[in-house]
Amino acid sequence: MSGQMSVMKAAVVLGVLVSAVVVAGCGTPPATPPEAPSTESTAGPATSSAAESSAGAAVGPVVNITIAAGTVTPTNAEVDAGVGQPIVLEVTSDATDSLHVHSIPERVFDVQPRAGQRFEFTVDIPGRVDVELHDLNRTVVTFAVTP
Ligand SMILES: [Cu+2]
Repeated sequence: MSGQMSVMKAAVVLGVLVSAVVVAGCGTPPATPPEAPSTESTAGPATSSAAESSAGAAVGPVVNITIAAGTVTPTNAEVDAGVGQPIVLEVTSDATDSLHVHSIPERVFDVQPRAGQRFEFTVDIPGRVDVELHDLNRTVVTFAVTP
């Protein structure tokens, strides 16, 4: 009797877990599956050779973003970046918002209503990475990240 009850309970808990996992970002499915363990096994730490060949290229792009009176500048910008390069978003805003970086794993930065906010991140997987402003629902910039 009690054994049957606990089985049912477990099924209910499992159902809750499954539905909780299906929390997507903004309706845009990631270009690549979230789990891709095969990529890591091929190349070990390749950072040393990359740093040797291009010491100056370690500096990534800096994008200035302004949010004022409900308008963000720029929108739909295209910027090239390299894998592992530090990418900097410098934000001046008059409102709170959240910047959603559609990298894998994704990142979310909280924007405050003030000048000179600096958000830095790196992208480890090549591809196109959208940066969205969620409250204003705009794509600010897309980074074309190359190996
Ligand atoms: Cu998003």
